[in-house]
Amino acid sequence: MNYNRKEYSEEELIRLYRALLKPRMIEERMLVLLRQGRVSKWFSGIGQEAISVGSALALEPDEYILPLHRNLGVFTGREVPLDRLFAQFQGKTHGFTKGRDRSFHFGTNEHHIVGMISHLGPQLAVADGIALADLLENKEKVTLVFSGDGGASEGDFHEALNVAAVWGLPVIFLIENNGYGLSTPSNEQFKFKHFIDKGPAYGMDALQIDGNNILEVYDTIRQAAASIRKNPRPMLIEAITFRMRGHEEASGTKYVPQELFERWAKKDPVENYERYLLDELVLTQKAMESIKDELKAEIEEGLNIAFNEPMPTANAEQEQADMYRPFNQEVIKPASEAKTERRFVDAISDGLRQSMERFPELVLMGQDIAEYGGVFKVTEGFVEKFGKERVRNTPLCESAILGIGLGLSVRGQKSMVEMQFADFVSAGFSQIVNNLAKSHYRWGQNADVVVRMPTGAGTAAGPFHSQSNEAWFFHTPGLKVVYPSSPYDAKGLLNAAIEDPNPVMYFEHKLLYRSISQEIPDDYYTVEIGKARTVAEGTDLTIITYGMGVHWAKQLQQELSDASLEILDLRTLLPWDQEAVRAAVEKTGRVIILHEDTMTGGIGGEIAAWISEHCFEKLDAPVARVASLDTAVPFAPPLEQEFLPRQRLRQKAEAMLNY
Ligand SMILES: Cc1ncc(C[n+]2csc(CCOP(=O)(O)OP(=O)(O)O)c2C)c(N)n1
Repeated sequence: MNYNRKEYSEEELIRLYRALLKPRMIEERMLVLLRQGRVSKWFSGIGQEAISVGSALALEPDEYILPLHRNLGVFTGREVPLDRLFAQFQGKTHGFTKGRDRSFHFGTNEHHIVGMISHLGPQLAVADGIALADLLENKEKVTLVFSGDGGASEGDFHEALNVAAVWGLPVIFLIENNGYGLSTPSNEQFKFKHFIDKGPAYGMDALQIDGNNILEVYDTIRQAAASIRKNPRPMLIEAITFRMRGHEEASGTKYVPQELFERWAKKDPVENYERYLLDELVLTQKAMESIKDELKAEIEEGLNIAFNEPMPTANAEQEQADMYRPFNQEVIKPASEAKTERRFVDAISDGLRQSMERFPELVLMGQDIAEYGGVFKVTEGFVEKFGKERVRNTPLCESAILGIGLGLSVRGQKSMVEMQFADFVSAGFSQIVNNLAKSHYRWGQNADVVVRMPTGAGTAAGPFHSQSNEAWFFHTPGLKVVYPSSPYDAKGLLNAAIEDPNPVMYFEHKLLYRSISQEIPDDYYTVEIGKARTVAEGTDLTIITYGMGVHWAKQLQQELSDASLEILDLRTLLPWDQEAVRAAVEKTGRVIILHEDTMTGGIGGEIAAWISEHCFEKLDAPVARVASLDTAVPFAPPLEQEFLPRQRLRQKAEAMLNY
């Protein structure tokens, strides 16, 4: 192996050696413990340590690194205390996730590390978000994120690199090309020759390095980082290496030709560097032994502490509470009586504009939201007022933008992501349900992101511009879901969602945008998240609904003028207002849950079950649901009208009144 020590001092070379040795010695110890059944799963990075260690030491300690499952050297390189690291591996409270997630699936802002989620690709965009915050704050910093050669096949890889290039984000995308993704060799994973061929295609510089050569890794990344700090831009670095053990320890290596192991064993990053330092007389045998002794003692001490800690005790209340960053919403009243008649769409826009004024750290992202003003014109005029840095047109990449939202949160910023249509959120689903929703529970990092979701049918727009998909998110702990039905609530709930440090899905029905208006306060105000609103008081039949359903229920009241309807607008779906539901049910003893979403698995099912369980004695009739047909949303208006529940509502209401 060719080592070029350049101007590096002996201290520096020994610092690198020590850092390189540490993960190797930990791993060797782990393999013994694994055989003894004292640790569970283990993803070995043996043979690849130079990449983790070289990059961790090359960056400034306050620059973020986003490692993967084989990057123990990043954690040790950042001096994460071993007792906590081992406690983390064992699911102990003293680890970084209170026993809630395993291995390297955690972040620690103290050490400027954001760990992976199992899905691999999503964290590439999180790095973009961290880098964007640095760029917006004019910090001369670089963020480094890892990808394997396998994970690079994911769409998230493309999205993250593309946005980073278009926005000139200071990110190093470090690809560890180790020849295999689980059992899949490179020739079954991709057709191109080298990852560096991809750099120019994205419009970014790309470098290939020997990933087993610690000096080459360290020096290349140091230089790249120095250059990026001065001239922010992304860079792709491909580190060629080899995975010396199985994908994880239980899975074996039968599928890897033996001669590859033999060839790569000669390139072992630790042994070669050790020999080099001895040959160069930088290190004596004695000094080497004493470093090993010190590391051994540190490892044993860490293991002792971790093994002696008991397993965590479960507390259901605490577990549920920790899904969210605690936030005591203070409901804000408008400062004056001034009011203006505004359409639903204008109320949203008004709230968003005032939130932008209130929170200088709020960034808006979405397709065509800048000069064009968004397809529904919610952000019209925003670029002129707030500038292009905060009102950001994005490439077509829902997943990346949502990941960027999480990255911005890591750096203390807020974001609002506009889905052009709620339907398109499926392209960013994993980021929302796996990354944003679970981050606080896993390692205490909130995702301060509001996702605006123009939703709903009735516009003859067919299956992909009409869906109601709130139930996808209603089923995801860690999210909040709000769904206003009036201009007043639209503004107040949007402001509240932006104030809330947790991820909030904000549904806005497209059909309401320009069809309803109301006098609403000119000043900033908020509406309480989690609080339903009684729209009409009645004695005969309760309709529990939200969004467009509120308007259908009001129309029904006009049609059935002899009946007295209690109408409850949930306004927030997660968490929904159980006490208000109970009170509304108790008033009439007959209840219909109405929603535009399809019936099966809809929110009505959950609320109906809860009413049956908690209000059984107060019921005079079975709990009923009225919802859309269990089909996709059809295009032609007669089909769409049949799909929607509006026509079935009256029939069901009459049946319930006569029950
Ligand atoms: C979305 C997703 N699909 C599949 C997996 C299962 N899986 C975990 S790691 C892995 C291989 C990853 O290969 P690579 O990115 O090259 O990293 P390496 O393990 O070689 O370091 C696979 C298929 C996963 N975790 N996430």
